[in-house]
Amino acid sequence: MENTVNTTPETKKKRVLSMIQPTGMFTLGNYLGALKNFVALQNDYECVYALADLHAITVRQNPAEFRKNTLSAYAMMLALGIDPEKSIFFIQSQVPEHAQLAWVLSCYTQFGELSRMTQFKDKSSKNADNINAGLFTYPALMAADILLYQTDLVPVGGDQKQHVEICRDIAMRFNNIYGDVFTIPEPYIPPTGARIMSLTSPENKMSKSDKDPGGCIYIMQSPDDIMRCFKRAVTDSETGHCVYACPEKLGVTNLMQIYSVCTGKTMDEIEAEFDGMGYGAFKPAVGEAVVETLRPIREEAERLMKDKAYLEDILRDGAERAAYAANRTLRKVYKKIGFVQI
Ligand code: ATP
Ligand code: LTN
Repeated sequence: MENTVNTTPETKKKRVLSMIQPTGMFTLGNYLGALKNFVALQNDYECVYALADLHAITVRQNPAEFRKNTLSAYAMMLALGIDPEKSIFFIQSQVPEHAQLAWVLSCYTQFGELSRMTQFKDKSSKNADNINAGLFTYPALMAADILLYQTDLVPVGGDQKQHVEICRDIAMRFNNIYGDVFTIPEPYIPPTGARIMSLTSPENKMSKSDKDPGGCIYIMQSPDDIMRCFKRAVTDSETGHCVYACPEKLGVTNLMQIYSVCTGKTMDEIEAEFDGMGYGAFKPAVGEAVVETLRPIREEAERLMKDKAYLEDILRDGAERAAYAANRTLRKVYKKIGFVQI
């Protein structure tokens, strides 16, 4: 397969890179808020996507579960439309250049700036018994992910913006010393990225690590389970009236937003559709829309997971194409620094 990254003369498209950690099963929130956008970007940009398994071990993982989650996350991303012909799609640990450049960049990153990262403060307070060095130097690895591919744009949720900022600082610092080695990336926060809330506590984000099984919908969940969760979704004590963006109706607003993203209908259309019908009719309708949105993805992911030979081919090809591009940047960095070249 042709290598599209680092072949600048005829490719004018900007480069987009993003990664997601394969911890746990992907949720409806991950899909509507991030992964759906990854797919759309493939039409206009040269995209590099990966599963950030090296980042994931900053928190302890069960080996068997971790391996299974990583492979099913890979299959799921293929199933939902990441196209390995259009984009470079791989698993981070299979491309050693990430760890190699991360070490170099950690020597150009200051203790003080790492100490200011809000994610480090959050995660170390949540994992007080395992505040490891990887959790602290996490941003240097993320900077390596981005800079290896001469990335222009990094689609991330708001929580990761600070990591893209520090990556820019590291890249500028390096370029100031050695000349133009790295492209300076920009964070790309999608303008209308849907933020999906928990179905049982709509004031909290729907999240893979949510302990409440009813609050979270997973891409691979069965239609019956999905319907059950939506039928039990928290609304409010009124007899039922769909009104968008009402502060007392967080649950209803969330359901309307989910219905809107799944069906393409506007909030006005949804209000009109369910006018006078009550939540008893609305909640299962949202459930049906979600089931139909996720059905083809789940079926395709299940099919891919059974086709081990195909998955391995795509994995190997993705890692080779990524390594080819990454190695060009790493060689340049090693040369600039003064490492002996053979
Ligand atoms: P964890 O529970 O481990 O923090 P998470 O499910 O919150 O995981 P992340 O791995 O932090 O998800 O995020 C992956 C991507 O999915 C990010 O781009 C993030 O913005 C997006 N995302 C996660 N949850 C939601 C959500 N509920 N709504 C919209 N986007 C989301
Ligand atoms: N830290 C990110 C995942 C991530 C990433 C990246 C995102 C790792 N490397 C490079 C964008 C670019 C997260 O936890 N969501």
